[in-house]
Amino acid sequence: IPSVLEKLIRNRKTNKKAFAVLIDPDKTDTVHCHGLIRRAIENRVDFFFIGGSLIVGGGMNLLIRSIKEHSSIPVVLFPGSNLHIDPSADAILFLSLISGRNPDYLIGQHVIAAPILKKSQLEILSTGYMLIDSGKQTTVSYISNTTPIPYDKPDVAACTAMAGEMLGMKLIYLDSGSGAQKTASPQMIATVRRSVDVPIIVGGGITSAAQAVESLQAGADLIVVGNGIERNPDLLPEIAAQVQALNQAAIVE
Ligand code: 1GP
Repeated sequence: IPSVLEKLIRNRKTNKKAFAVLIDPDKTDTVHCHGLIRRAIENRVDFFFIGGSLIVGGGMNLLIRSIKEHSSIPVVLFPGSNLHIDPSADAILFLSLISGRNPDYLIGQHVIAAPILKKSQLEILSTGYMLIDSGKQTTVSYISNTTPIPYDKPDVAACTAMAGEMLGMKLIYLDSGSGAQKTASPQMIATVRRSVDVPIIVGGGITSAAQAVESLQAGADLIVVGNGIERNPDLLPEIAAQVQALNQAAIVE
């Protein structure tokens, strides 16, 4: 089985797209989760992302074990802080919040986490994490005490992504925040795409298959959907079908 990063890099070379379902342990019960896992397997979802800015309920380990028991879809931690490390996952987004200027989220949390991660078997995914303004303040912007990149400043996003890549980050994540009113604009995604070679993850506020396609066609390699699927479970197969259609078209080309 290729690592998460290997898969994303290989996809990028062959212009294939990927789809991750984000599960917030606080919003998920095990019963709901079994249906979701089954649907994800049936629809060949690429990854589960597990995370949230606040995880207060303590259900993260149970959720991960439940997923691992029923599926071989890689589980990627999407941590809000170094409290959200669980060695039973497959990989962790080691996020440096490069859109912000809060040293704690640029390097501080990482110093605390490093020795714990070193002992684990988790694949460490060095990720330049960029918050994009979506009209209202998001939990992550409030918690991290950082200002997101303005929605209509694709050049700022591109330069930030370039700096992240030059610092050695292997992935760039454009996140408008969970439940955002709007996702990063296609123009911003395209500008970032032209500026870096590393795979680009886009998430936050994707609530329709059309929006998912728009982000992927603009240059996202991996889209992440959480709230949209929580509210409308049919969105999962709808998006998966669109991703498979795009990948089929890429093979024909
Ligand atoms: C948020 O990118 C994720 O960090 C996904 O957001 O829950 O709005 O899909 P949604």
